[in-house]
Amino acid sequence: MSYESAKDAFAEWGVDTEAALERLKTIPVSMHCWQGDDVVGFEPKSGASGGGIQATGNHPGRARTPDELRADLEFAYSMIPGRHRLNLHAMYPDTGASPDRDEIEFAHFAPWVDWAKAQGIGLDFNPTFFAHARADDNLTLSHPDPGIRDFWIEHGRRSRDIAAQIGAVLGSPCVNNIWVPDGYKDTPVDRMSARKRLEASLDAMLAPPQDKKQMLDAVESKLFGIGVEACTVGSHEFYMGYAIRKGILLCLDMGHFHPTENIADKLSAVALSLDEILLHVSRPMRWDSDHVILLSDDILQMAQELVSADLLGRTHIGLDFFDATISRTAAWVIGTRNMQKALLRALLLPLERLKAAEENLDFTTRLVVTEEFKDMPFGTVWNEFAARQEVPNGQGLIRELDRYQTKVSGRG
Ligand code: RNT
Ligand code: ZN
Repeated sequence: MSYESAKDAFAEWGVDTEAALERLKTIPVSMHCWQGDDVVGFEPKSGASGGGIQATGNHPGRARTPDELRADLEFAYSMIPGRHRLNLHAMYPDTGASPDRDEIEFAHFAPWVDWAKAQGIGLDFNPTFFAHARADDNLTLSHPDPGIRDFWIEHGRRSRDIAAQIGAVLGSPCVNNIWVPDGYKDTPVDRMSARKRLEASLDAMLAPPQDKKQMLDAVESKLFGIGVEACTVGSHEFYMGYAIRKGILLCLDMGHFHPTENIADKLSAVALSLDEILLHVSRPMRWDSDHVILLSDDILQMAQELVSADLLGRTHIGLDFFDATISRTAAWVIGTRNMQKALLRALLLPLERLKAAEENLDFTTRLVVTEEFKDMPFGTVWNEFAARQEVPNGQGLIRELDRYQTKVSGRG
């Protein structure tokens, strides 16, 4: 089918494909650096990720240096339509020095910022509260030892300073997302003290004022992790209340809830109390397994909510998955394009008509239109988007992904 016919088919339903393509072009997705190297990082002693998160697999081609990771990212971006962002973790310094986590400075990340500037992309940042000797108990900001808490508070403060400098240099606010692994394998008897310690540490970390034009604070909750099955100190309720009280961003990770819960339903609820939201788009399978995202129902529903509830302007879309059993660059490309495809489908829905039906309690029309729309030529509009943005599709995409994977598979 030609794009012109698809355009006409959507126009019959009152949907403007040109407007959808224009909008899609403006929606950045923050691609996570850690898919490229299995969450290992570039610290001198970096090894297993720890903190209950784990990349499994041994596919050849893992990026071992900042240069390799940047080359892989450049390739991935060249396969993804539009202009996007990079989400960097503090465990990825690019420096000859070996700063500990409480010593990191902007200079240690300056090569990343220079590169981002040259690429014309924005950067986001994350303090790293795992894969470190002082996080071995799976307790950091809520640790009973004040010395350990202070170490991590300092790390978090420095991350915020670095994020602010990144945002200032790049002229785009850098989202600094705080996720800590803190929790207990078995049922604790004093949850309250742990949560009060986490709250006090966060308060101390967030005390230095920062300019929201430069950096935005976000906090990410979790339900459980490996080794912290019984209790996570920073639970959803904890962070939702905290983010609202502090006027900061709440990060919703799709793998951090009970398996039948869907982020799509939460967006409009939390958006009433929050200015901005951060998403970690992921795919949990039985647990927080961080599989590459598919064009699946939950992603489609989430994208539909972002469009329908008009939340795109105040939602930062970040990805969070890591699969080491497949080509890492392909994982980035497929996952990011799926996020965009979901957004495109949402932008191509006859939402006014659907909303009117719902308002009139005409649930029959809502169901009929929704189901009839599943046969609409979304793929043709996507192909047009890819062609206009000069990225390959289908067989051409597979060829490029294969070619690059072959190039990197000799890495040791
Ligand atoms: C862990 C959180 C967190 C991490 C990254 C690496 O469960 O989802 O976002 O995946 O910070
Ligand atoms: Zn996450």
